[in-house]
Amino acid sequence: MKKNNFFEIKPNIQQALAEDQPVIALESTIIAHGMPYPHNLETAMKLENIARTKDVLPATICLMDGKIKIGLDDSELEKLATAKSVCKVSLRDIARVLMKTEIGATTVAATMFAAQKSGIKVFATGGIGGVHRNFHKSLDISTDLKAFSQFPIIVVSAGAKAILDLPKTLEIMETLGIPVYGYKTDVFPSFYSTGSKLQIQSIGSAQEIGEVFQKNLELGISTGILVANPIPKKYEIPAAEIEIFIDKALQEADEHNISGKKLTPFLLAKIVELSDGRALETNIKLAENNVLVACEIASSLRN
Ligand code: PSU
Ligand code: MN
Repeated sequence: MKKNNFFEIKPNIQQALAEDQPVIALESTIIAHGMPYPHNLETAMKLENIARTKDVLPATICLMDGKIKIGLDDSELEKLATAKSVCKVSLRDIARVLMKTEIGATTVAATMFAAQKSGIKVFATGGIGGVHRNFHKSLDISTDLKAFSQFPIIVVSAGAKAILDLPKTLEIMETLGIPVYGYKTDVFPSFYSTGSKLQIQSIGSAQEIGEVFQKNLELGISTGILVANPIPKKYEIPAAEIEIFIDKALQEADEHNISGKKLTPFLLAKIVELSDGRALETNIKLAENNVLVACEIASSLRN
């Protein structure tokens, strides 16, 4: 485990990492910018508790007090979930937000960076960022993809967010040499829905994912691995239904000239509003399901 002055790793997490006990990372953008209060705080706590019931230590990661915090106590989680102004921190924002001692919520990219620096190998999120739609007009591609090409972390996600251009997202992941595995499926899930028209490589067990990861490290291939884990069918919003809300949300973003880092939070909130909260329920369920799979992988990595 590497450590320096920028990191504050909670003692129980430090100990677990030193003893090779399973730990999973959790991101904080989903808390600060992905869900409204109090659902964000409830979800953050629920995700941590799910991990604990599986004998895995959760390490929610954020920037606070000029430190990259690995593991938050209840009061820090509450601060993150209720603070008026929280900066959305991707890779390029880390240094500045630390210097300003602002509260920063880490995206998938920044969480992968922090996890790797602190020795955590598995990370559960909702949906990763990717290539936004209307690529020919905006050239908006999430730093998450760059982070995958750089940091050897296993990320469990319900595919990429449905608000994105999923075929282009998968294409660029192929270009960057990032392994994408469907967890017990050969169909790329589309966040709110189990399916899409996109085929991916299926992988049958948590153990096998761990073995591929280990093999990559032995080979000196240090990309992250995306484990695409579909939401359980009973909780999904079928693509035809959610697509109507996504289109409407994209149209409103365009009308209000919303772009860059503000776009994802705007779209997610709009879709929750348009679906009368159903999209929020779905987002919570898929995140819970991702934590369960991440715990299985983290536990299997010990052997
Ligand atoms: N998935 C969710 N809610 C979120 C996000 C993902 O269910 O809020 C966040 C993640 O933190 C992801 C980020 O890394 O959106 C992508 O933002 P951008 O496109 O600006 O890189
Ligand atoms: Mn984006």
